[in-house]
Amino acid sequence: MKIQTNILVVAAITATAAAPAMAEKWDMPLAYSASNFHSATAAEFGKCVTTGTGGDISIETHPSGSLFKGGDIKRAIQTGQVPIGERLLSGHQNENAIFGFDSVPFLATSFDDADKLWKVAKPTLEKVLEDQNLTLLYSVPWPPQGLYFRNEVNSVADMKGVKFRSYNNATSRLAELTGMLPVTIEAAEISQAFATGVADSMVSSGATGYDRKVWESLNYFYEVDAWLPRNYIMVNSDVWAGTSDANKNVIRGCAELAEYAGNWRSKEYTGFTVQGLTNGGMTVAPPSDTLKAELKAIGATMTTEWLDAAGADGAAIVEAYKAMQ
Ligand code: PCA
Repeated sequence: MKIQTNILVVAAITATAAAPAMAEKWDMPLAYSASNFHSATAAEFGKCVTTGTGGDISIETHPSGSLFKGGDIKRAIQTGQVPIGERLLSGHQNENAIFGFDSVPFLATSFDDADKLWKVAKPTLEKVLEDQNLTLLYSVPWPPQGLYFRNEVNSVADMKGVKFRSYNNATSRLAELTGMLPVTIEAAEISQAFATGVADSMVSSGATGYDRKVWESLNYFYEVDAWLPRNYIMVNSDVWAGTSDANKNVIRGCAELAEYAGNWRSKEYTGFTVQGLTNGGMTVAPPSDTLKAELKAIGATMTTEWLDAAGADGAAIVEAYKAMQ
C-alpha cells in the first residue's frame, strides 16, 4: 500500500515536471489614466497575480484607453482579443438595464450604501456576465458624483442649452431632463473637450475632475452626491476555464485584495481630490435648495424609468437593498 502511494506521488511529480505550465502574458486594457486610483489598483492587482502565480500568468495594464478605448473594452474581452480588462459597469446600460443599477439617482449616495447595493446586485450581475462569456473578478466604486459647470448654476433653468459631457445612458438622460445637450466623451478626452468648448459641464467625481485638471476650463463643482458608479474587472470565461485551480485561487485572492484596496483609495481620494479642485481655483459648494429639490424630482423620474427597463431583476435588487436599510 505504502509503495503504491509513493509510486503515485512520483508519477505525479514526474508528470508535473514533464509538462511545465506555459507562461502566459495577459494584456489588461483600462480606460482611465495611469494616475487614476482605479488604474493604480489594477496595476497592483496585475503585480499580485504575476508574483503569486510565479510568473505563470503575468498581467500588464494598459491605461488611458491606449489598447482599447473604454467603449470597446468589454467586447474585446468577450471576443477573446484580450483575456482581461476593466470597464465602467454602467457603460453597458444600453445592452441590459441591470448594468445601470449603480447609476439610479439618489438610490445609494454614500460608500456604505453603495457597498450594500453592490452586495445585493452582484449575483444577478454575475449571471448576466456569465451569459456573455465573462467572469467577474472585482469591482470598485468611484467617489460620489457631483455637477461641474463653467458658469454658476442655481437651478435647472440655468442648465438649459448647456453642452454636457455624458459617460453613460443615465448621464445622457439627466442632460435631457434638465434641458442640456449631451455629448458622450471618454474621461481620457475630457480636458480637451472642455478646453475647446465641445462641452461646458459634466456629472462626475471629484477624482475625475482632479485627474483631468478641469479647473483649467471649468469653475464650479456642486456636491450633489447623485450616485457612486462602479468599475469592474472581468476575464473571458474560456480563458478562465483554461486556468489551473491553483492560479485561479491566486487570482481570486489578488482580486479580493484589489477590491478592498480600491474601496479604501476611493474613500481617501474623495476629500483629497475635492480639496484639489478648490486649490485649482474652483468654487466647490453644495447645490442650492432649489437645484437640490429639482434634481430629486428628476431622480424620481429616472428611478421609475430604470425600474421599468430592469424588470423583475431590477425590482428585486432595489427591494433587497431597501430591506438592508
Ligand atoms: N469618473 C468617470 C466615471 C465616473 C467618474 O467619477 C468618468 O467621468 O468617466
